[in-house]
Amino acid sequence: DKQRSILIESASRFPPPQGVKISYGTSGFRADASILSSTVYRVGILTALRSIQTQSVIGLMITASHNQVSDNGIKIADPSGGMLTQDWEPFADSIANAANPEDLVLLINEFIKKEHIPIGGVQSAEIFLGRDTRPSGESLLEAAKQGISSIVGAIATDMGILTTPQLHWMVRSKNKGTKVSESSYFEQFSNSFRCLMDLIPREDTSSSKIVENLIVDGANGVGGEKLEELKKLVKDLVIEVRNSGKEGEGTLNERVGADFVQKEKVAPLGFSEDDAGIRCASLDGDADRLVYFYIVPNSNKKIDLVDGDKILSLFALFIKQQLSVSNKDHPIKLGVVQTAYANGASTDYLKNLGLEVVFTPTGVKYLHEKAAEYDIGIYFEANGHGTILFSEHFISWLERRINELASTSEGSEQHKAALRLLAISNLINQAVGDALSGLLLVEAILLYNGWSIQRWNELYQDLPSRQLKVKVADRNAVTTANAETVVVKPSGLQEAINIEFAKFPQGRSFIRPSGTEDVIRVYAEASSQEAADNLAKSVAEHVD
Ligand code: NG1
Ligand code: ZN
Repeated sequence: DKQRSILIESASRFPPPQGVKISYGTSGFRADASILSSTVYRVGILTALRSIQTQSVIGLMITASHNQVSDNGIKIADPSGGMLTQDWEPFADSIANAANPEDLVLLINEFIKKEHIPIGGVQSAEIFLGRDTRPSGESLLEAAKQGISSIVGAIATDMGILTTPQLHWMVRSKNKGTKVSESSYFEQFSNSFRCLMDLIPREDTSSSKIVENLIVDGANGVGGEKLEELKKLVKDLVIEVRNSGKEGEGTLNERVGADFVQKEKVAPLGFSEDDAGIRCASLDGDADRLVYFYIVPNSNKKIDLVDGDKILSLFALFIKQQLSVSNKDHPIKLGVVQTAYANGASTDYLKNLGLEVVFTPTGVKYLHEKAAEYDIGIYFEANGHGTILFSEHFISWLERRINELASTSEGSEQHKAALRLLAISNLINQAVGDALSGLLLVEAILLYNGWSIQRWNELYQDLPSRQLKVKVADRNAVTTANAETVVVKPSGLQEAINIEFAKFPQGRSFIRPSGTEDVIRVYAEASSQEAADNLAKSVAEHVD
């Protein structure tokens, strides 16, 4: 039939690379950009099918996040704005690796049957496309368009150069029936920020003086550029953007960006001793991660890192306070989601606040899913990817509560606390972790508390930790259980790790195969930096 011949013809223009197996990892496909066009083309087909099946807009983002500039990748946004449903990942894997057009069409037809996708009817499909600033993005975008248009009735709408969270937000908003331009994104977040600022207690306005300028490292990527736009609308903050990716500023993710700062614990390029003590933040290459830091004076640009765990703690503490003021009797389920990479001190801190803390494997798809089980679910990876989810049920309760308080005690602390919670739900990007939206919420809470970054950092003291990666022939030879804290295969390895960390006070270590790189990651934590380094090293030797 017609559909078949279109597919066979277009697929033959995108032959897969020889001798490489491509796999859908922690958050989509990622590889050297030169081998990705067939994968992107095929994912284009997948998004068209997903859009037909869900009768909603789907997002396709071309980015490799914090990876080096020569890499690229694909992330897919489902109708809710979250990541592609895990049920479809095996299909993504299998079509990405189909050897020729005939095999590809066979796999597609089987899947269409299995999922009862009403293809070839009157159904239409729409896919929003976005890409980061990588030079390979333009031609890969073309491959995506070809994949999409090879499914009859599907159209691609190019949203241009965007951060990953902007595209996810657009998908979510479109499917909710609201405006989706880039300017509506900036408006929503800047307006909600102003709204939260207006709810800072009057007598405390002097506290705003404590919070001095903010310097942001844009990783020489798309986030820096977008922050320049956003900051024009946010009058209460003075933000200086460095590494914004302008000509001559440096290379994407090269000794800059949230991943570099978090893993190396030194200041990114473009920062100097002159900046010591100042509040700084760093975004990653597609602006879905955010960490803060400050340079320690006279330390050769060493930093004190204020990571995702601490952002999570700041958010959790603030929300818990506002909840307890706004409401005394209605039970609200507030939950916190972390991974094994969360610093042990953060978990202790959160539990001591009386919060429910749960763990999932690495990867936002798992954390997000778990957080959605609560009225308010806060999740963060230590690397700075996270957000806050508010259930619809909770939001409608909150709106009723606000109306009630407006008539009985307008302007009371209770009323204001409820309004603050509502403002947070609009200020945080609930589709996915968003460095720009997260940054505004951090800034608002620091202003509210009158806190410096140093004061914030003192919420608890991180246990020293070390991360290493070990190159192996086959990373999938390692399998894990219990949110990746226990090695199942190869047998005997977990026992060896247990023996190692038992040697160190407060020792903890785990290993797992990376979902984005061809390595085994090693994490270790102990009571001193030297001990954490040694523990990581000896565990890594067992992996080799
Ligand atoms: P992998 O390569 O699976 O460890 C990394 C991060 C994840 C997540 C993904 C997606 C660490 C240890 N891992 O995954 O948390 O952010 O990239 O970008 O930071
Ligand atoms: Zn990213």
